[in-house]
Amino acid sequence: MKLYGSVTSPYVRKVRVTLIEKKIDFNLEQGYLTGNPPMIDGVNPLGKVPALELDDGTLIFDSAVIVDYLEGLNPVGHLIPEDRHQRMLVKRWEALSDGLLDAAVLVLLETRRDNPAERSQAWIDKQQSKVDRAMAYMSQQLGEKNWCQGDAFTLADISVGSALLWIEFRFPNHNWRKQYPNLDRLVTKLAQRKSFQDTPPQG
Ligand SMILES: N[C@@H](CCC(=O)N[C@@H](CS)C(=O)NCC(=O)O)C(=O)O
Repeated sequence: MKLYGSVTSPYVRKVRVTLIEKKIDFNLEQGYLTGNPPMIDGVNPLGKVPALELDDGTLIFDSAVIVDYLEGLNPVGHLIPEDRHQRMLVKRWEALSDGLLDAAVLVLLETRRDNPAERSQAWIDKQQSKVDRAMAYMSQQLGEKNWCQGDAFTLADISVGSALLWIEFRFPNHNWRKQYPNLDRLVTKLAQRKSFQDTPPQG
């Protein structure tokens, strides 16, 4: 299978970590976000990565749909519980992490506007408050537990790790590790896994 992606995207990282944890072979197709229009537009109508192309040509997007599909492919490294309630809670962690990223990406884009006069501080503050509330919620939900959900490593941990390590990559002055020592403890542990070590954000 082909994964259209980039080595900077945290949503792509979530999928790459999942593929590695589940020992599924894939080819990472990079460079599709460049060009005018970007080449990814010809692959994914939404013009976003990640997009996964199966060997029969089926295209899957977005990252939450991709990882759900991958989980069903084999029983290796079980990442999403079968129990409906537990499954919902893991997927909620994923939605929280992806939502935190969506808001953080908007902050980044707004602060990088070519013309600073077009920049809206009110918009940045609104998005930043979502990031801050999401992180506080993560920390409160994690508490003193070893893993985000249940007593094992799941997609919830992959999602949180991919999101917070991207925040560290793009916002090096953010002090979430000091502010939330329990998130620091979790992410430090996750960063030691081969799947995370093999997928550092670059660029
Ligand atoms: N909800 C999507 C978000 C994917 C996304 O926003 N990807 C970014 C890269 S980090 C992208 O492709 N941006 C290009 C664009 O929006 O034009 C997912 O989880 O797959």
